[in-house]
Amino acid sequence: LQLESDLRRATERKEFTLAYQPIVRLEDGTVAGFEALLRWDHPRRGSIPPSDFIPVAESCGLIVQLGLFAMQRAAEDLANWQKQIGDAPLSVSVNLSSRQLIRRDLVSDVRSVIARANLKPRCFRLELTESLVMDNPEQTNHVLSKLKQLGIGLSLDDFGTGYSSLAYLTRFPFDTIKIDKSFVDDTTPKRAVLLKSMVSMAHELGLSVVAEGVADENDALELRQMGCEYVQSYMFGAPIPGDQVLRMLKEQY
Ligand code: G
Ligand code: G
Ligand code: MN
Ligand code: NA
Repeated sequence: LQLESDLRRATERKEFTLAYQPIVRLEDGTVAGFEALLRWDHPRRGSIPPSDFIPVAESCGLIVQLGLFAMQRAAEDLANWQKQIGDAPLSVSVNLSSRQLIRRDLVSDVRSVIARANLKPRCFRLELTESLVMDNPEQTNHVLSKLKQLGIGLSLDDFGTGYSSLAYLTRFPFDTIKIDKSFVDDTTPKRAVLLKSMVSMAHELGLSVVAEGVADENDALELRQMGCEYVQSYMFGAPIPGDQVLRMLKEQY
């Protein structure tokens, strides 16, 4: 497979797009924002999922370019949607890779992405996985503090999968945790205990909570009773192309 050269060509041919998955308020079902997810629309092979190309892009370094594209496009798209529905309180989240985090220009890149889109910093979020953070805690914390100073939001993704404590992670300037789908899917009796503890500890530490992969009404009700603010799952909205987002938002605003 010549995936790496394919990736480079695809970048030049602008075959990458973003899909947007809604992040929904459990309280009333309204959309609070979107997670931007890269898609590769291959002319012959069709839509190639990120799991097939992100690892390659990371190992060959192309993720830096792709990641910058994702931030720029997501910021522009959100600014346009907000313009058309009157400055609604919406945010857009973009995933960050370790390759981007170790680059000196990340903070200035993010600053100019927000400025060029004329977006309020608090409407722009970055998601970092727990394992990425734990890879190099000091360096990560240094960069995250600078990003936080820009006024953007920071979400801790895949929370609970990385063998670290939430107390430890509050040394980092995250404002939100995203509880990994595996906890929501758990069928053992420990499930409710774990979810409840994660939500209440997050709240006591001043963090908001997104539950991922909520698949039925009972789960949603249970999480809502625990005080979990947000959900992101197929049941509440699959990732959709950017040109369908406005239609969705216009039903709400
Ligand atoms: O959409 P899908 O469920 O296939 O996404 C799989 C994974 O790909 C996500 O969990 C996410 O972490 C990763 N991913 C999607 N878009 C991006 C991106 O722009 N940058 C990085 N680094 N990862 C992404
Ligand atoms: O970055 P992160 O890994 O959190 O990205 C979210 C991933 O989870 C995306 O790849 C998205 O397509 C996927 N996802 C979102 N909602 C659901 C869901 O309800 N079920 C499953 N199996 N996957 C989901
Ligand atoms: Mn994510
Ligand atoms: Na996740």
